[in-house]
Amino acid sequence: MNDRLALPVGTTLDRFIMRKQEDFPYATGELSQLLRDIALAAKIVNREINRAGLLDVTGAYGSQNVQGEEQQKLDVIANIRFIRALRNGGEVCAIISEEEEDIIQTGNTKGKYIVAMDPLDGSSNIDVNVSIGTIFSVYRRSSETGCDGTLEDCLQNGTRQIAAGYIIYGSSTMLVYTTGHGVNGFTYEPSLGEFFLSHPNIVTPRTGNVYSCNEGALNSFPEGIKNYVSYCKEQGYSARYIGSLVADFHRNLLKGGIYIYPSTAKSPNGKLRLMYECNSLAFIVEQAGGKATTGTQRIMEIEPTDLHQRCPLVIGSTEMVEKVEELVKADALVS
Ligand code: P6P
Repeated sequence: MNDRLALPVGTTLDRFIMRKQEDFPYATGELSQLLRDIALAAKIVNREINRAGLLDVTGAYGSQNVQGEEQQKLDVIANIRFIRALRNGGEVCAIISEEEEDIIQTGNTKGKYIVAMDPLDGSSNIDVNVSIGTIFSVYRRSSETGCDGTLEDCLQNGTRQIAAGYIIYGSSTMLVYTTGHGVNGFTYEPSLGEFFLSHPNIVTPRTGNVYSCNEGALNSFPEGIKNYVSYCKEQGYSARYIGSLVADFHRNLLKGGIYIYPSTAKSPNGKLRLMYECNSLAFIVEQAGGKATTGTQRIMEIEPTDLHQRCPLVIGSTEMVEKVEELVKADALVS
């Protein structure tokens, strides 16, 4: 038989999830179903992003989110789509979202899981066709099933994540996730409506020559971070800052590099949120062999006190993150 006439299409996300479920002898399939629910919402949001210019869903929605940021129409749409998919899937009892001030109760009181998500990060870039992304974390509820999810369920530190991932809506749409057993990337094939395994066992380079930060705010960076930016210039590194966290993170994950959003005059605690941006990407980068800290503390060990709390983020190739920590520590010793 001439196989070349019908090359295999590869491993679908569904088949991969089922195979990986076999790695969990006592898995009962709820997490697998949850991941499928996320993938379904991602396909729907992908379709709406790709048609944004044609459907009058670009631009501002005319309200602000809990962060006081102008909501884009697609922010609101993506938030609805992911909440609806997770509610209908039945596995999630409660959700925290960048777009919602309070915990969203799904009504699935028997659901074992909590999802923390940024439904559409970088959405101000939609109108100019820059890559954007969805970021999510999954936790096991700590409260008993049979009731709504509690604040305690939602405020767990990052080491208690059981899964995390992101979807990048770019030149191609990819889903990258971990369940604590490595990181795998899936590329969406719209003509088949399936995600296919395209980046198995992602390992991020231990070092790199790309740094991502908004140097427009450099003057208000902490001294140690300023010193690291100077170090990058001395080393001849390339500055790459898209203004879309998922896009910068994804490039650095695959090629090596570092993304830094420190405390600034405008954002004294940093701009990015712990529960559904920093923790999620920290879990992924650590599983891929990288590192994620505030510059002094491991991101995943921060004990959360607020659903939407912010923290400084230094994330990427281990040796680059450790250089930042070294310079931050040196500055602390002299100041
Ligand atoms: P600044 C987008 O709003 C975002 O949350 C990240 O995706 C991005 O990296 C960052 O903020 C950009 O922030 O202050 O540099 O414009």
